[in-house]
Amino acid sequence: MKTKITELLGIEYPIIQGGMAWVADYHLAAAVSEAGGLGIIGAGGAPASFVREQIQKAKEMTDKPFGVNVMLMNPEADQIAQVIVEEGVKVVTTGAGNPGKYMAMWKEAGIKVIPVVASVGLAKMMERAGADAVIAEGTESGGHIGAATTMTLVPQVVDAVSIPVIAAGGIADGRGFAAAMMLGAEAVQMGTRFVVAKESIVHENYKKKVIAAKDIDSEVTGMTHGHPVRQIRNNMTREYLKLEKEGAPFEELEHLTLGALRKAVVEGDVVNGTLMAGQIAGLVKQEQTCAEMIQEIMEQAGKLLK
Ligand code: TUI
Repeated sequence: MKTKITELLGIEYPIIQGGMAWVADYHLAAAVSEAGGLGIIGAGGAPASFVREQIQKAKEMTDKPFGVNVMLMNPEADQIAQVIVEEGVKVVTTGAGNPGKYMAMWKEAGIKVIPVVASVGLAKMMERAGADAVIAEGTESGGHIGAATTMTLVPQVVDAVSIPVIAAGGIADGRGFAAAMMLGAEAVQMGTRFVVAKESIVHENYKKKVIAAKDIDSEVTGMTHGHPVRQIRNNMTREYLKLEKEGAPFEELEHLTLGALRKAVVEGDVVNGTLMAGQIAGLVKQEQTCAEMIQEIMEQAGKLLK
């Protein structure tokens, strides 16, 4: 399928993998790129040296284009931005902030820059700053989220900018893909479905929780501190939300979450770990290879769009 995004990025299918912290390592990124989508290494909160190693390993696994996501709250974001240039990465996505200060440097290096936005305002600002496309991410998504839904955000961003728009949040099958196209998107970004990919290094306990999750099994923590994070309900979210309701200071809550994502992804602690996942988890029913997922989605979407 040809769209402005497949043309821009030189990929076969307009499916981009979310740059999920801890989850989106080089195994997943290379598998998605090999399957014809755009794989992304999620830098998350990792140090720049780790991100460099991840990029080098991805290059050994695939000759196809892949990207790196810079989580802008990472204290080493400046160094990671530099590593991306030095390693010749083709595509950058950003999250959880405004990447304005890196734009000139990345554009000069010929990198395609695709910020994730959660509002029309930031989308317009990113277009003015030279972004090649934007990912409009709805509040259905897992992890750090904005307020607008995908259904409302995507068409409003499409109307507000001239660059291609990628839809994210609540998309996990061919129906979601086709719906996103109807809203004017040129591609989709998916996270939750790829969490349970066979090539994903996520602990089996975490994958089982995503597969077992139903439509209303996620909670949003951190709303009162301006860092809303969607994750699957467990002991951690109950504890967090109770403390938040009692007006606990940010430091105390931060202590609770510190390292909790790693605990869930690496150690499989599904009780006290952070199980970031989107509302579409209820639709994700089985572990498959990235190639199987992408083929299935494109086939289903193809029929619907005809
Ligand atoms: O970034 C994401 N999703 C994430 S990042 C992440 S790591 C993390 N872990 C614990 C706590 C916080 C983060 C997990 N999931 N998605 C992209 C995204 N960006 N969603 C919303 C935004 C966003 C929000 C506000 C982008 C910009 C913004 O404001 C920009 C500004 O400064 O004006």
